Amino acid sequence: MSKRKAVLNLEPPAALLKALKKGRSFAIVGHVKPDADTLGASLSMASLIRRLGSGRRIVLANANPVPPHLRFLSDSGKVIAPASREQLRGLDCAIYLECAHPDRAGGIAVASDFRLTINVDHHATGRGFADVNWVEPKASSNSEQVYLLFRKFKFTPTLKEAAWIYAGIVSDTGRFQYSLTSPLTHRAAAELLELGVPHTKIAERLFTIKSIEHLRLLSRSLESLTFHEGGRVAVQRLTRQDFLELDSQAGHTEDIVNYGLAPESVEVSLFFKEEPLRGPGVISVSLRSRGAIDVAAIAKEFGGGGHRNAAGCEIRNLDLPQAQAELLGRVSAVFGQRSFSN
Ligand SMILES: [Mn+2]
Repeated sequence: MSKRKAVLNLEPPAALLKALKKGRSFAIVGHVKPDADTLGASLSMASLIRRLGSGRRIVLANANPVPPHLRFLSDSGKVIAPASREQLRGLDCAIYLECAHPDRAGGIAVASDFRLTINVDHHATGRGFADVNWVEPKASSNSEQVYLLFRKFKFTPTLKEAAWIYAGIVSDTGRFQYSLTSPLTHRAAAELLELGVPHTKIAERLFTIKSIEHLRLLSRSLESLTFHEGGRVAVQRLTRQDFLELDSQAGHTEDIVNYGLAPESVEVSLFFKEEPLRGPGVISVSLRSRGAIDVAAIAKEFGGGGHRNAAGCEIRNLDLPQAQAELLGRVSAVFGQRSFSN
């Protein structure tokens, strides 16, 4: 008999359903530097709340602007981005979407400003910091969690809602390839396709179309590629100087780290970026791994977080070579522990 994978059944907690039904006004905030999942989940969550009762105030907000390549998402212009703390004052309830800590929202939603806080997250490093928490590390994406809420309330998504949710799922699963892609994820995607989601258009927007600026940054970053630990670790970087020379403001650099995983020998890929718009001394690090190496645990040691195979952190008060040495040191230590325990 063939072995079937246990059916994944992710249940939103009753307290969450109640809070969404009863609340009178909501701030919906995603994490800084919003991606397709955070935006897809924010927009569809707002729509869900609207369906649960009219006359309620809902403010969608993010600390950073919606990046140009995600502005194709319907109503993304309705997200106040960049928003300030003042713009969310007077709202009863804050819903944090995929924020391991309220600070991940970039300081725009301070928990004490609200009567009730809700935290919906799918990261293993997520924590129950809010009054109502649904942290589900088995969910492929935050948008999949919102899809489950639609299902729980027996709402059929409209085409617009379906497209938001689909964009979040397909982007956070890396087109259904990452480890958290489950039978449930595919069933959700199948239902969204049945509803008519323009999946080729969404895929083209998310994965194919890149700006010339992005290609130049990618090219520059690939030139910096070095390998360590006998080819098991790939390191890339973009410096402040690179951004200056390429006349790039912030640049969309999200997927550059994935190229480091291309050689078969590589188990960990690191990408260091001297943040061009964040003042000196802020280095953001993206980490990817294949197999058992838990890069979320490494990122967590530096105040970041994420998933086993995809994580990120920010390093301050170190220059780029120091930051690189620190991170590489931690990765080497993890390799050392593994060979010791084998
Ligand atoms: Mn996500």
